[in-house]
Amino acid sequence: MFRSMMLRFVLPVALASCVVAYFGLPYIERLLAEWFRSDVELRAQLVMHSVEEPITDLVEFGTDVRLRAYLTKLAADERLLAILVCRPNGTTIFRSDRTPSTIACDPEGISDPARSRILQLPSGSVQVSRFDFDGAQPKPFRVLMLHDLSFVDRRQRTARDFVLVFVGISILLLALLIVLVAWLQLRRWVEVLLGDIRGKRFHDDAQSPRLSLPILSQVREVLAEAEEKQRLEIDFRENWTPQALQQVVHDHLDSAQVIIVSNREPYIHSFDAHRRAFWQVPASGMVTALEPVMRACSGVWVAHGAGSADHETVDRYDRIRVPPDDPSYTLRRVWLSPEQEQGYYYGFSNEGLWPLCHLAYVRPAFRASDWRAYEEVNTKFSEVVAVESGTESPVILIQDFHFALLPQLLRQRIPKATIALFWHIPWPNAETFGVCPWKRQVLTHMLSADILGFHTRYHCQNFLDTVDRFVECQIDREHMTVTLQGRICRVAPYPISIEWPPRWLARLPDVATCRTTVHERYGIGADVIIGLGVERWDFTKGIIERFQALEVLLDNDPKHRGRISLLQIAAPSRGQLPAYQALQQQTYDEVERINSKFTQGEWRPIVLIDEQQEPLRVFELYRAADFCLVNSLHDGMNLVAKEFVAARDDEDGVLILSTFAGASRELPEAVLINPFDVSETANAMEIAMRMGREERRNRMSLMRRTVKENNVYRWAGRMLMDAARIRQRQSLPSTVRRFGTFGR
Ligand code: GDG
Repeated sequence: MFRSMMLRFVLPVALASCVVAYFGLPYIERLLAEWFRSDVELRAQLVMHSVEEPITDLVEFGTDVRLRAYLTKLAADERLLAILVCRPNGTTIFRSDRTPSTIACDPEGISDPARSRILQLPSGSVQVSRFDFDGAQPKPFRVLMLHDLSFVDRRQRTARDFVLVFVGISILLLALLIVLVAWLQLRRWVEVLLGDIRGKRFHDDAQSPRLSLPILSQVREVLAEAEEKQRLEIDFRENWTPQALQQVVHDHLDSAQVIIVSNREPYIHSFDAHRRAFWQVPASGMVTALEPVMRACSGVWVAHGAGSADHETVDRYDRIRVPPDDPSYTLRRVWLSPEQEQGYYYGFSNEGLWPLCHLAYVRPAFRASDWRAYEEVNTKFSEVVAVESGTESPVILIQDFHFALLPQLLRQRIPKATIALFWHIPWPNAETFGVCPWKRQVLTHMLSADILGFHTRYHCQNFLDTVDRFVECQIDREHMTVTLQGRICRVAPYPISIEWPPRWLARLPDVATCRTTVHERYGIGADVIIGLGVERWDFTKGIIERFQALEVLLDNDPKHRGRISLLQIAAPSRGQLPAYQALQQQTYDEVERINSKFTQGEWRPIVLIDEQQEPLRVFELYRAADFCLVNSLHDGMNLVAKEFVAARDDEDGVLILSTFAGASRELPEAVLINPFDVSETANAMEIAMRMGREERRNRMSLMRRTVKENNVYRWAGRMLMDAARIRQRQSLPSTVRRFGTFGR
């Protein structure tokens, strides 16, 4: 920078100086010559005055010898080149020895009216001064005095050289000084600006009062505007589409490779009874959200190959292009041994972390062997991701609690990767998390990510409190960052969502037709109100509490008997675990008990479908239902609530929603309930049945707008934009990066 500034400053200054010297020097030379000549002229007059009398006497009365002796002595002066004494007619009275041959007492030259003139002789320039003595004299004569002016040229040359050297050195010193001051000043500005950019202090009234120069204020203003524009673009963009997401990856991430890592794969291949392979989309909120994102971004999805036909459908690199009906990205399957799956998935993830993070009062189980399997599988996934990573700085989006160790393991293998870990389930308070025997390992490994995402700000705060309690690090609660061993991790809420519009809708008929089909398929009378439940068969979803609420409703008000049926889709999940087996058994028992208590004729209060359904069917059910019951005891977000809203383009249907589901923060227009209070849930069902068409439409249209605007492309877009900003900051030169204050 210094060298380029030297060139930029010194060259123009030197050029300007040359121009000044070119025009200024001749003027100075002329001035000096004029001074010297008038000095010589004065000198000549002075000499003449002092010798006027003796010369007159000698010319008039003296002899030639005396005149010659006197004038020869006078002409011996170094500056006085020659003296000539002439008669007006041109006769020479005296001519000193050094008189140049071209100078003579000719009457023409003598009659020159000028008193003094400069002559250019081969030996150099001379000044000729003429003094006439022709007043009252009987014998008039003239004296020509020749002064050597060659010294004027010499002095002019010396003076010019001196001026040139002096000006040259001054310019150089001045330029050096200017450059030094400017360089120091610029360096300071850059440092302050970088600090401002990292700390996002774009306003002069913010915490950066150190320099208040106008230029800095202007730059800060521009940055603030850009930041605000970007924020508005993201926060108020109503039309987040797959194309907008692709644009983000292209423009802001320079088309970086996007890798998703999750336990559950987006497409599972299984064998049917005739050993023919078929594929299914698993019942998983994570897959529901991430699959459209991956279709928009392409890239690679790394996941556990859990299907019975998964092995047979991949190529020799364990890869398969998906979606099977319209391939747009690569699924890389990872194989786990039954022991690994048992310890890592069923054990530490689902018997340890899942109940630990959900306040559903199921006690977490922690076993050392499970933890070892968890470490082993996380390491295995890190190896596979490193192989799949085609560049040295991919964007890696890790999904969920199955991979808490992956950020650090990946950081070791791909140091320049941008790593985000999204936690799809709630994060408990510090005290609750403290029961995990490997809490410190889990937390420090997670903090190697650049971004840690949760559904809600409340979960972020819980996480920061937990880190504060168990890890030695710096926490900036204002900017939501944690600095551990010099690495900054941003902790932020990214409320997850679904694609808009859901692609299945295009393949479904209108609501009335869906209602008829569903009523007929499940043997539900045409006049019976359908309350719908759709979930993975999980103890956090409040399925038993839902049945009990229905029982309370039917007990309290017998007129509802025969009028309402609860249609429950329970997609089997984690069926190997005792807690889930117990839940399934309890579900069957409760359905049996309640149905036998109230069944009248064809009517059954509960219709249980204990098999996973095709997504198209799930959306058909949403369209057919009168109300949808989401009474999770605890849920990170809950996408069923959002899917129900998205499916209702007729702006009808009522959503009953648990306040312990993250979705309740975004959908306050739902009928909100405390799922632990079965009477309240029963009351909400009654409200849903009685609610007028106008109110249903108003509530539904507000919720639809929210889900449309906050769709999954926006969720991914915000996270990827944050990843892009982190990459930009990391690409700043390290020499100046240390002055930054972001994430102090
Ligand atoms: C976790 C968090 C968070 C259900 N049954 C079937 C089926 N499903 C689909 C639904 C929905 C998804 O599964 C369930 O999503 P959720 O959000 O309710 O729940 P989790 O699977 O527990 O997901 C949760 C989510 O991650 C996202 O971050 O919201 O809080 O627990 O899409 O439609 N799909 C099919 N057949 C079924 O029978 N095809």
